[in-house]
Amino acid sequence: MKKDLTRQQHLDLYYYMRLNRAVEDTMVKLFRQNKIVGGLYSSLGQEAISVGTSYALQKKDWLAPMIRNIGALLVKGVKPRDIFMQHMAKYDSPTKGKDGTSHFGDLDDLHIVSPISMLGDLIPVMAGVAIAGRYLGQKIVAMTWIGDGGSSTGVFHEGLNFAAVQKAPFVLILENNLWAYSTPVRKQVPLENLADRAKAYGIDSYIVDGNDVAAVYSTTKEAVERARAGEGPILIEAKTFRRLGHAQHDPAEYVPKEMRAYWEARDPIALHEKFLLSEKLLDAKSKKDIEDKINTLLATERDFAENSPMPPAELAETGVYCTGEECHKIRAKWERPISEVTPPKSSVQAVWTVPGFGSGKSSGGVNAPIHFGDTQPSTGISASEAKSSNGGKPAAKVAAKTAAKKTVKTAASASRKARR
Ligand SMILES: Cc1ncc(C[n+]2csc(CCOP(=O)(O)OP(=O)(O)O)c2C)c(N)n1
Ligand SMILES: [Mg+2]
Repeated sequence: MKKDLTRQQHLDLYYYMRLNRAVEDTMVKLFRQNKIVGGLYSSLGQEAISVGTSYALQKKDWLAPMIRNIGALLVKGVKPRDIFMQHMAKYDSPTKGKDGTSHFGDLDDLHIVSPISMLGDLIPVMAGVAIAGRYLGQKIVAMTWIGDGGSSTGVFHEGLNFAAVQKAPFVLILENNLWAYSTPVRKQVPLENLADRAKAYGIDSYIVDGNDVAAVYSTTKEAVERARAGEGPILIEAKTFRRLGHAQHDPAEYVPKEMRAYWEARDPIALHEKFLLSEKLLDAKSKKDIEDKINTLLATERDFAENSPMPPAELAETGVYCTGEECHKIRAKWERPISEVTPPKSSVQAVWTVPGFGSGKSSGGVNAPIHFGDTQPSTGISASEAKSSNGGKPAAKVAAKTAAKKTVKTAASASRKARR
């Protein structure tokens, strides 16, 4: 799989992983100087996941990061200064100093939805973003991340089920780093592979080595393109390890030494660098150039952040409640006249159709009632045609009835089988 990537792609992945690590190293220094006002979470050893997955997205696609996905923000185009200033609660930060970690997004340009601290809640939100994109004819894919611990929340299951039944163009990355705070994954999930959770929702899943950036990228690229083509959501389990504690306060002494040693020897940046050097895609000079580029960039970005003022006190009472226009400027970008895609004409042929949507094995087939209000399904059958072929009943109702009958029959035959 590694051979499928171009040299530039390999080098981009390397650059962003190094940048991800350098940004976090800088923030550790700032934390020790007491300049970080919020929590500081580390993705040390998990950079290949944030970078490899987000690198598979197109510019128009949407993502919503979790705490350990600074790498994804960098790939999507967020400036390091914004990440520094956000953690330092500076006035020039995206939230103007109202948050001490990474709760910021960019709906207008970069298509980033702000993280939500309640684990799992981004899943239904991003499924909604994916469906909205389809409704607007934009052919976008939405992506978010969840931890092994977060995959046990109720909303993970509700959200994934919702995405599955809606065939949302949505890719969920499950970062199995073996720990949720101090709880080892084996004490909270009775499964070897968390990817198996996908089976419950009838969706496809992949398992990938989360420390192999090229494998993470290639796997995600395939999943993203499948989701974009209308195959529905896909779950990717990336297996990795959380090298530091939950946050700066946690020395993680509960982690067995052998486990730490095993994963430290599999550092994703060192592994990729070794591959690049052996394939002659990188040499000492180009490596030094990359290091210099990152050091120069971060020196400027850090200076800018440190020189930004703290917010004025009076700002505290602004932006608390939504004030309409000045609060949120985002507007839906319709690719077609709105009247064509909203009721009563919502049954017009979609720009982008999803084969099988609303016509799964147990539904009423192509005539399943998937539309809004009292409009007819978009099968091309007119209301009068539908009426004449089934004794005057609307097609959608007939289809629903047939489906209900089928279900009853199957349940009855199943119970007969069970009695035998
Ligand atoms: C619904 C919910 N419950 C509890 C928490 C508190 N909490 C924040 S992070 C965390 C551990 C998350 O572990 P995991 O999902 O494995 O992610 P990791 O920290 O390993 O990246 C917990 C319990 C929360 N934010 N939301
Ligand atoms: Mg975890």
